Amino acid sequence: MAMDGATGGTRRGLFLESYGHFIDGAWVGGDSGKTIAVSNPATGAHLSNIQAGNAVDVDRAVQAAHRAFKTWSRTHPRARQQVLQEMARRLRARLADFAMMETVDNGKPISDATMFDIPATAEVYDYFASLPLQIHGETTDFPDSMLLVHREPLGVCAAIVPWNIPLYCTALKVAPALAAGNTVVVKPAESTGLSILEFFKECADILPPGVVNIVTGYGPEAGEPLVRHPLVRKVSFTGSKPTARKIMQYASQNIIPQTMELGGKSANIVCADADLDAAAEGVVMSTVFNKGEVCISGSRTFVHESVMDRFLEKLSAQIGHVRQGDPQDPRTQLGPQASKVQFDKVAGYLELGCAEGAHVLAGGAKASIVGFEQGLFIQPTIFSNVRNDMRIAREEIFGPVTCILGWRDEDEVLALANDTDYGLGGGVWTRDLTRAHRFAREMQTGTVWINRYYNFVPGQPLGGFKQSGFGRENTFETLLHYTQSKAVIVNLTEGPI
Ligand code: TXE
Repeated sequence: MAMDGATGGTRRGLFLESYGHFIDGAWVGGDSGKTIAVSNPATGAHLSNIQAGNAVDVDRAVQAAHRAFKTWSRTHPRARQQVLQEMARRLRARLADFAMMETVDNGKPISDATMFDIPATAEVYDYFASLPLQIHGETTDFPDSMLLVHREPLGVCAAIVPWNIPLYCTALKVAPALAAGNTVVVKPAESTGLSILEFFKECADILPPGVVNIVTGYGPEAGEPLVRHPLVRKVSFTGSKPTARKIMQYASQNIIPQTMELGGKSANIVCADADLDAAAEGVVMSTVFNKGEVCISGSRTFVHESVMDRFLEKLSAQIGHVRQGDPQDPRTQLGPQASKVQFDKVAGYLELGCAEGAHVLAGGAKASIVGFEQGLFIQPTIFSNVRNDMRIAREEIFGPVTCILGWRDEDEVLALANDTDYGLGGGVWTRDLTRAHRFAREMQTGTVWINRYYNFVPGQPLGGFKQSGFGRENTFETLLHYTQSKAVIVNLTEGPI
């Protein structure tokens, strides 16, 4: 069913009144006719409607991707490279627009979106644009034969995307899939699909029909049939552990490979010899960036007892300077949580922390912002006197909250830092680089930053140890997850062997 107009409705400000699914290069209405209302978490204002997709929509998208795979997988690597480069270029060309879309849709401060989301997303497309010509096989010679190993794409890939960093998380899945010659069906999160829809509208003329398709909707109605579809050859997922477990079950039906990027409970370790000002600034940034809605956020902070009082003083001062408010104001550092569900979840943990006996050093409550009375704001919060067995130290809060724990010796702090189900990120703050590397080696986590937090560079593997998931995104290894090898053995003798 084609929608009115090319993309479905009239434009009101940044967004159209409603969006269709993007299937086979066209904007189409959903099978059910049901839609989901999307709103701005800072104001509660209605932004647009997206389709509540179902298995029929998913099947159409997967069939389109399956047809497109026949030609895209045979497209010259340079042509795939050019498409990815152009995607990066178009993002940068409209950086301010896309940054504002992320801000309005998700509530993240415009400074985060401008300095991280959009440039980092463009970086991902650029990085994978550099790789199609580097995908190659191998040969091995034997006296009577030759082994050729080809590296081939998989087919249709499913990308299930979360709501916290929508364009970036989409790029981490779409860019390697396309670079390797696969086609994709993207299922954005139901609350934050608008920037993704707008970006692929921007790129529709450079993507052959069916190479990227987008089906919006809720997880169980649209995500589950996508992962279960018999023509889907891989799923890449970023989200929660409970949903990951379901997706792994669905994926077991057709025995497809998975990449899982899940939550975290990352530790910042502050040593006695650290530059305490820099460490306090880093800890605050790792707590409030993107409202703490980042899987790799520094949600536990281990401080050496000998500097605890001085560090907490600096930390309280730093967190007191965090500007919270209108996400569209370039000076704002902390916006509202992305949805009512997330807001309630974080607020619940604030109550739980107090009930568990932690001390509220800063924040600890919902924030009321003048002019944004409907906004889903939480104060930046520091819990001190936390024990590692408290639920606030073990479960992912996914808000602007960090837990302070003390330590005395290295073995103790490494044991505590590693005493978690997760293993995504971590930071070490010290002037002693030998100690820093010793810590980095022992920390059971996918990323360790030394004397900084949250910088991402092209090709840096992103992914987790333990229950933070498996597979790595944003790196050459990712291409291997989107390809499979094929052995061809050539007989070099004249007759049969
Ligand atoms: O995640 P879900 P939620 C963590 C964070 C957060 C919590 C819950 O702690 O508070 O998870 O968030 C789709 N089949 N992270 O409930 O459910 C869903 O539509 C297929 C960490 O929003 O995992 C969305 O597109 N798909 C994280 C995506 O899965 C399903 C980022 C993520 O939603 C589905 C987000 C199903 N049955 C949350 N159910 C990170 N690692 O950064 C849902 N989905």
